Amino acid sequence: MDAIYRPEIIEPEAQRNWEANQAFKAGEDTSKPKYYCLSMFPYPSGKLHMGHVRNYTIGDVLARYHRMKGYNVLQPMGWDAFGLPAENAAMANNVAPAGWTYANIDYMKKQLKSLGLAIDWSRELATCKPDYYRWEQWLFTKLFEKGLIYKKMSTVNWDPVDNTVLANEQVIDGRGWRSGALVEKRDIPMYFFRITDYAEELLAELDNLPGWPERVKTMQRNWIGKSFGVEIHFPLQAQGKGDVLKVFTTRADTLFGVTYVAVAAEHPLAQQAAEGNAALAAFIAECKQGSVAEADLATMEKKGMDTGLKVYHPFTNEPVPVFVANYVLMGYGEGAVMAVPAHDERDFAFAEKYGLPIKAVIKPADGDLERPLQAAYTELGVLFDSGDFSGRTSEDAIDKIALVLGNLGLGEKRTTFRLRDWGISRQRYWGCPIPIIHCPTCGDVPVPEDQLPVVLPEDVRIDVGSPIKKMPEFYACSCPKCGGKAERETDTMDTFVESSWYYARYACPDLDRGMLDGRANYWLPVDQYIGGIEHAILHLLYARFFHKLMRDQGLVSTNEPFANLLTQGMVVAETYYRDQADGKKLWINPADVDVERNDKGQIFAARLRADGQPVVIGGIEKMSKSKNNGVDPQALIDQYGADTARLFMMFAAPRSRAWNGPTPASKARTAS
Ligand code: OVB
Repeated sequence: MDAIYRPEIIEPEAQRNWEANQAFKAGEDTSKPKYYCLSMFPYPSGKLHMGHVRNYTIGDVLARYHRMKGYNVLQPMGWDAFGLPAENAAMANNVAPAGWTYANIDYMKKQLKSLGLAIDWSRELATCKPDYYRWEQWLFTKLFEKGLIYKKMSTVNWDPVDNTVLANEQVIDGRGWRSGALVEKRDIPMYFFRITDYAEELLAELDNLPGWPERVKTMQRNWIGKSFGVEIHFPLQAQGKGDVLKVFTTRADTLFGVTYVAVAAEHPLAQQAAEGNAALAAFIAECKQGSVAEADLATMEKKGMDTGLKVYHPFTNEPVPVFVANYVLMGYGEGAVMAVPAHDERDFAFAEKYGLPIKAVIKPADGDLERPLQAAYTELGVLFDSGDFSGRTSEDAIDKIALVLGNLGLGEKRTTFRLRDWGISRQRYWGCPIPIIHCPTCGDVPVPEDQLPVVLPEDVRIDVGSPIKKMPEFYACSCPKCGGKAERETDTMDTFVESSWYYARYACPDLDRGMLDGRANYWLPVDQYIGGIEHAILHLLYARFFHKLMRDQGLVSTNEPFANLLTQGMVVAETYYRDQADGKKLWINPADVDVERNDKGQIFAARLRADGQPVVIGGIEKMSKSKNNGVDPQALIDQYGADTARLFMMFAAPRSRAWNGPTPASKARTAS
C-alpha cells in the first residue's frame, strides 16, 4: 500500500472496478425494500458547477447509505437536453445545437464519473433523443383527444426586426436582445395543458406530503392561489338589455367604494370604445407593446385611459366610468376588475394619478379611518356608507352581498385559482416537436401513433428564427384523416414538459412499445428527490401534474411522484472586484487572488496575483458568472481527488434534514 494518499490512482481504479462489475445497476427485487434516490438531472450546459457537485453528492450519500442498510437502491442520471442555451451557443459558435449538446453531455458525463457517484448508467436518458420524446408526443396526442390540451390565442413578445418571437429572457429593457428593436405583443395560437382542471387536487394533496419542506408547500399553495370571491355583473349603459361587464373580486364587501372599473387592452369593450377614438386606439396599441413577463408587469408604471363608456353600479345604479388599464390582463379572470381606491393600494395610486374619486366604505372594527385617507386601508373591517350592508363585518357582508346579487341575477359566489393553464408552445427550434398536423379541411389533427415520433432534424444551421419553420421537408405532410395536403406544427414544447416525467421513464428507459410499464410502479414514487430551491414552484408543480395525468391514463398507480423532497442551498464564494474608468466593476475570480486572513479566518486584504496590487473585497455571494466567483469543481477534483471535494462539500455546509423529518443531532446549517 502506498504511504501517501494518491486519489488520482485510487479513484479511477475504484471507478473502473464499479463499472466492470456493474456495481450500481439496479433491478426490480421484491425481497428488499426499494429506495429510489433521484437528483434533479442537469442541463448539459458545458461543464459541472459547484451546485451540481453539491446536489449529486447529497444524493450519492443518501443512495450509498441506504444501500448499506440493505435497500434495493436506484440512483439514475440523465440529461435535460433541450432548450434555448443550445440555440444561443449554436449561434455564437456556428455549430448545430445537437452537436453542441452531445459534446457537452460527453464531457459532463466524464466529470460525473470522475466524482465517483453510485449511478446506474445503464438507465441514462437524454430528453432530446427521439426514443425519449416520442412518448411525450404520444401522451400529448392522448391528452389532446381527451381535451386536456387545447389551442388558444396567446400573447407573445414579438421582435419586429428579426421577425421572431422572443422568450421573456430575450427581452432586455423592452427591446429584443439581438436587434435592439422595441418589442411588441402579438397574439398567436398556442397549445395549453389544462392544469387548472387539477388545481383542486394539486392543492389538496400537498397536505399528504409530510416529507416535503413546509416552505415549498407554502410556495405551491400560494402559486395555485385558491380564493373565494364573488363575480359581479355591472350592467352596461347604452347597450342592449342584459349586457353586463363581469368582474371578479375577493372583496365584495368594498362594492360601495367602487369609483371606476378597469378593463384589459384586449377586452372587447376596450376594442369597441377605440373605434372612432384615435387617442384610445393609440393607448391600446401602446399597452400591447412591452414584455408579457409577470415580473415586468408588476413593476411597470400603471397607466390608463377613460373609454368614455359607463356601467351602472349594481346596487346604487350610479354610473361608473370604464377605464382601459395596462395592469389588467385579459388572461386573468374576466379581463376586468372593479376598482376601489380607498381599499386597494394599486387602485389608490391610479385614482390619485388620474384624479378619480376615493370613497372609503370599510373602517377598522375598533376605530376610525384617518381623514383624508393617506393610503388605501386594505384590511377587513366594518362597512359604512354601504346601504343596507352598513354595520356588517367584511366577512359577513361578502356572503350577504353575494346572496343579494344572486337574487338580482347580477352575480354569484365563485372560487377561483390564481393558477393559469400551462402554455407549452415555444416558437423555438431546439425542443420536442408538437405532434399536431394542421389540415385546411379537418383542422388540428394529432399525429397517429404509428407515425410517431415526429423527429426534429438535427442537421441544421441556426440564424434568426427557428430553422424548421423554413424547412418544407419538415413541415409539409398529408393529413392523417383525409389524406389532403397539410402542414405540421413547427412550434416545440416548453422544456419543462420533458422534465415533468423523466423520473418515471428511468424505471424503463429501454421500453420501445410504450411510455411506461410495470417497472414504473415498482420504483415509484421517488423516495428521495433532491434539487435546488429554484424549482420549488414550476418544475415540481408540473411534475406533480404530469404524474396525475399519467395516473389517469393508467400508466402509474400512485398519486404523487416524490415522497420526500430535499432542497439544497446555494453554493457561495468570496467576491473581488476593481472599479473601472467607465464606472463598471471588473469582477475577479477568487482563484486569481491572494488573500490575507486574520486569526478568525476572515479575509482582510486581497491582491490580484498577476500584478500584486489590491482588489476590493466584495463579500460572500452565491456563485455566478456575473460576479465571476465560480470555483471550478474540476480544479478541486484534479488537485485533491473527488472524495475530498465531496467530503468538503458536505462538511462545509451539512444538511441535517436528510429525508423525512429532522435528525436529532443538529439543526440545518444551510439555507434551503
Ligand atoms: C444543481 C442545482 C439545480 C438542480 C441541476 C442548483 C442549485 C443552485 C447553483 C451555479 C453556477 C456556478 C456555481 C454554482 O437546482 N435540468 C434542471 C436544472 O436545474 C432540473 C429539472 C428537473 C427542471 C450554483 C452554481 C458559476 C441540479 F456560474 F460559474 F459561478 N446553485 N448552487 N450553486 N438543471 O443543471 O458556476 O441547472 O437541482 O443541480 O441543475 S441544472
